[in-house]
Amino acid sequence: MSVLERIERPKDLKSLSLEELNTLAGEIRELIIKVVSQTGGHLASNLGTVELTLALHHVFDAPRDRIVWDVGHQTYTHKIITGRKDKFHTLRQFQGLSGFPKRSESDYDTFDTGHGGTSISAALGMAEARDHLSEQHKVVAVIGDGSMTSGMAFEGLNNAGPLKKDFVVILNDNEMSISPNVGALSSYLSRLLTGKLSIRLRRNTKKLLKRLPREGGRIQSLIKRVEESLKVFFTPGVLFEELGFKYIGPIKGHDLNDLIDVFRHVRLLDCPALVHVITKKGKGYPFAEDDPTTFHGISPFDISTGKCSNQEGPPTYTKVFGDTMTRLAQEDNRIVGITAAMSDGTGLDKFGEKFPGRFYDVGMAEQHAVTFAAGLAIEGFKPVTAIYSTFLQRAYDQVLHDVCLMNLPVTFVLDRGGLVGEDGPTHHGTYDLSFLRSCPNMVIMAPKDESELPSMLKTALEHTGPVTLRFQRGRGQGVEIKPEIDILSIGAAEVMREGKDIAILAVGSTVYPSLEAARELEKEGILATVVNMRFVKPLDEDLLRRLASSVQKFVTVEDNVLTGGFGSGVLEFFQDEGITRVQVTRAGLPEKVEEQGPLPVLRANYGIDAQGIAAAVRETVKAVHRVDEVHL
Ligand SMILES: Cc1ncc(C[n+]2csc(CCOP(=O)(O)OP(=O)(O)O)c2C)c(N)n1
Repeated sequence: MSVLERIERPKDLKSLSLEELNTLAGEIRELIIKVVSQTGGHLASNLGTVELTLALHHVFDAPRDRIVWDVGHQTYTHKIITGRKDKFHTLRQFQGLSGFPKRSESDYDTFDTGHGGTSISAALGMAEARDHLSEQHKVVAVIGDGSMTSGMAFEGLNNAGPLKKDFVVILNDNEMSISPNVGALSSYLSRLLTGKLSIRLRRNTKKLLKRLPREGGRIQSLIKRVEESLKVFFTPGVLFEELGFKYIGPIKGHDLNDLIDVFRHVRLLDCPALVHVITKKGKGYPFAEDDPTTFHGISPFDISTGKCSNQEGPPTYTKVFGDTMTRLAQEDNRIVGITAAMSDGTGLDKFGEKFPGRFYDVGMAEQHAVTFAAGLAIEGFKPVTAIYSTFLQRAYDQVLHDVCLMNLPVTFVLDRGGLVGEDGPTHHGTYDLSFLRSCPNMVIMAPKDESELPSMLKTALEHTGPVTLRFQRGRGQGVEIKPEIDILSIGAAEVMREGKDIAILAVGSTVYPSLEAARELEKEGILATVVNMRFVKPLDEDLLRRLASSVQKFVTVEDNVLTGGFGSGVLEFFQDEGITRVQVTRAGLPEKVEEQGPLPVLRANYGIDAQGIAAAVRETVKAVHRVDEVHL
């Protein structure tokens, strides 16, 4: 019987010997590699936290003690040893285990996550609540060095010190975000790791100070001041100490003996403590150790070669954006690119290689990225801020207050707009059309395919105010991308097909399925107009007026929540214009998309694929017949 077979809950770890724990770590690694090779997932981060997780659960007493994971993409070991081993093969599948902590899934999951930088704030809140309730348990936040670059993490640390709460922050430092980590904090952590330079400097300076005469008030106080500032520079972790944390580390993150020993001591403390743990991303799987960026979030792959299965097909929207960005930047040196720790994911990596002086990876700091772009725009640059739709939520006020109110020409490129698939509810980019529609001056566009994307990017860069360019995850439609890039007329839609019975108004990823639906409906005698709206804001009002004079029935389709989205915009327009005789059905998503899974499955589930759109059209056509009967 393997050690893993004997483990159901963390209490089963407590009686294991060190040797058995090490064997267990190996077995868990094997299981993670096997399952992720079939389901896809966050392989490298999880391989890096096997021992850390085992040691935490060995020493702390979850779920009584609260373990709060930052981002939560590193919780596979945690899931396996907290009662979910048997379901682990359903990871990220439709109706399977989530790839992130989920309170509805387990009592051991203390906080739903997916976005980074939340753990310290959430854990501090839990520690405060514990004290109010006179309870005794421990609270532990686990945060990576990449996530530590987010503004929220600093805000949490800043608040925690003076509160003097009994709580622990584990800093899981692998010197990587998705790509190598960036910024001053990252350099500081690296200096703590090497430590050698500071030890030598301190020794030499102390020698020098000893040689100076000690008498005389002024020289004495000068020496004291110098000694104090040296302490500030050279005490390990002084940055955290100055913020009110007891700093412990750096410690080796794959040595279970060390980890357990340190955590046992830390458990006895009753003040804010930060334990600096050094881990290796991808640990134990050579392909992931060598290329942790590719194996950060990976689709299914072959274990023996490390190669992904499905690499054929049209270019991804991400690639088309990256290529166009590089091309347009060649012609205009005011174009700059900004990413918040996602240079590969957003496709800005190639641009960064070609124009290193005009490329900024600001760390996991979306709020800063947006206001930084505003500053550049004010001085005449044309910033392109490429952020996944879901992560732009973090920077709503910066978009509204720092860009839109001043009508600054910042282009927001939102990859992963709409449903994203296996990453699930925390990652679906299904709110952007709603939250951006209300921002003053904002133009919002969405390409129907990869050939329209370059024109939209060029149009955005020519525009003198803020623009959002939002596109779906994955590969294009396989259409030809024209060599020349046209500029579009802002707010002008494209009528793709004309029919007298009903008009389907579609946006972005829903345009092609709407065309397919129209072809099916034609066989049944229902003739539909299909419009590629291109712009969610401003809407093509002339076209809507014209259509409303010839058809009575409309179906709007969007890969976005219905609340306040594109369809709402159409309804508002008809209402405000006094065009009340039209009937509008809105196809789109509920406010909370609970599900994860393959995109086609999710789109079918929520009725925004061709079949779902056709069904919405049939219903709408039928409903009008009933209304007509009532009138008769
Ligand atoms: C607010 C936010 N921005 C961007 C991301 C995308 N993202 C997921 S993991 C990650 C890097 C995390 O690095 P780190 O915390 O060091 O964890 P590691 O994977 O290295 O263990 C990023 C940028 C996110 N999850 N949340």
